[in-house]
Amino acid sequence: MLQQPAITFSVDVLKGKEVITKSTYLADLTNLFKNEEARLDMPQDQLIYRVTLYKPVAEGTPGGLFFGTTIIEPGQIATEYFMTRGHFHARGDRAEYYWCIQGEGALLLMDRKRNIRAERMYPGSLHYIPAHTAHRTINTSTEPLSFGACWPADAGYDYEGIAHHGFSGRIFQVDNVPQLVKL
Ligand code: PAN
Ligand code: ZN
Repeated sequence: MLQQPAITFSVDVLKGKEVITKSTYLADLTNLFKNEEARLDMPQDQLIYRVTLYKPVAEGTPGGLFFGTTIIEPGQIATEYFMTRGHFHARGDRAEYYWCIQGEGALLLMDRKRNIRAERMYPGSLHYIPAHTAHRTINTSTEPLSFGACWPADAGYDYEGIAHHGFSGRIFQVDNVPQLVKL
């Protein structure tokens, strides 16, 4: 007799009794977007993104792996698309995989020297996020963007660097198409 898996994934969310869900609203994203006034003019209870997470081992377990999905709502603050906070890993040498499930987007990748590039995300695209590379995802379409992620259980998150210095580029809608504008 085969056992039922503890966790399954559908198009966008993980399901199972150990799944953790984290939602991020516009109110949580002070000073993240270039136009802070435009952010304040919008409903603060607007959902921007949610993450469903499966952590089969304790945070920090060497050799363990976490799995998650992220769904970013469509929308813009002025001409900047809804996006995630973005982070380096607290253990900077830890890498990660992302793969796009649904929608269209961009993955912004910045190394420690602040060199920046963006990869196009579309259903089936696979993205290797190298060590020491900050990562942020952006929904560039009018549908929700969902993607999967798998990362080491001891990677952790370093949001501070990004909160203070930001990324060295942003994705704006220019002439109806997403464009990476380097700062
Ligand atoms: C992802 C991200 C998720 C949300 O699971 O945590 O997409 O983005 P922020 O954490 O930047 O808000 C991941 O990269 N984990 O390491
Ligand atoms: Zn990460």
